[in-house]
Amino acid sequence: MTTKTHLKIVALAGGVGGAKLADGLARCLPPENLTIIVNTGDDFIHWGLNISPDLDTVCYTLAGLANPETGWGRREESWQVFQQMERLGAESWFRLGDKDLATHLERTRRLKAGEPLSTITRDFCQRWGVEPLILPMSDTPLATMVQTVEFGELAFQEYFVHKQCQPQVTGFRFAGADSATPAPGVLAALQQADALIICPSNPWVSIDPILQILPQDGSWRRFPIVAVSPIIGGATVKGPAAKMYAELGITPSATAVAQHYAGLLAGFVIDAVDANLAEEVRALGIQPSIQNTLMKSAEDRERLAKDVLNFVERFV
Ligand code: FO1
Repeated sequence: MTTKTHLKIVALAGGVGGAKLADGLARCLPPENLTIIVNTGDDFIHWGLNISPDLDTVCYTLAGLANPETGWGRREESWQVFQQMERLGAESWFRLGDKDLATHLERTRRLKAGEPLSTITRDFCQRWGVEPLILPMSDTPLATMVQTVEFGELAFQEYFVHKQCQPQVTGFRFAGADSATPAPGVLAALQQADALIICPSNPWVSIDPILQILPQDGSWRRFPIVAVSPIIGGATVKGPAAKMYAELGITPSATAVAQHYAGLLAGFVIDAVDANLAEEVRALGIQPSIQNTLMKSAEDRERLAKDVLNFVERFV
């Protein structure tokens, strides 16, 4: 089956899993037909520099610059500065490689000079040869806070990297959600979209922050929405989504993710190992599609993107 490439697609993405499907979509669609809106709830300041982990993960992945082992940071990276910073007693729980550091240095300089994150990202993408439009969800801060049993409320990277997702999660808060607004281009992209794809990112901490920033009256939802499950066989390929579901008292499964997005979705893509959950998804009023959702290679990303786009066409 071929893909109707005239569809205008907006994708919502967080970290590594989201970046992989976004890359697959970029391989299938003409660049002018794809806009990727990326979570910035993980952004923070480290060594005095503005770090945008999910934005960089998506940009590096589409540019072919991402580290294939970690999914985040740069390929063929060196760690000279990090080693010297460690020697000087700087905080070393968050690792910044030399090539990656250039991104943070230049982004911080331009933010300090008054340029918005969305403009800087667009310029970086042009320089890296990334053609689809990649937009941070907002130019204004919205910080994902993770509420935990052991430490109370933690800033996202404190929870995720410093404490290695070990604390028990009780909830989330999006600090600044009342005043943060969508970045320029976000609402325009949604207005022109034929469909929205929610990439296989963590629903709680990667996609919910983006949904928080969009108009809460739902006026932006004038097209079919299809999500891809980040949970396969009750577990996540990467990251703490399944652990979070369990700690919040919800059995982690593709059905739990469909429930999370219930009311939003026309269709939901689950993995072949979860084929037995298709009826549960259908019972939520959401059409299921069973696919091979594991993305180990560039070919896997492209194949899944094609399958998702073919599924999306049913609703357009
Ligand atoms: N994740 C880690 O687990 N350890 C790190 O030291 C680390 C450094 C890092 C540097 C730049 C960057 O863009 C991402 C980095 N990440 C690191 C990943 C990142 O913090 C998380 O994967 C995301 O925030 C969750 O989507």
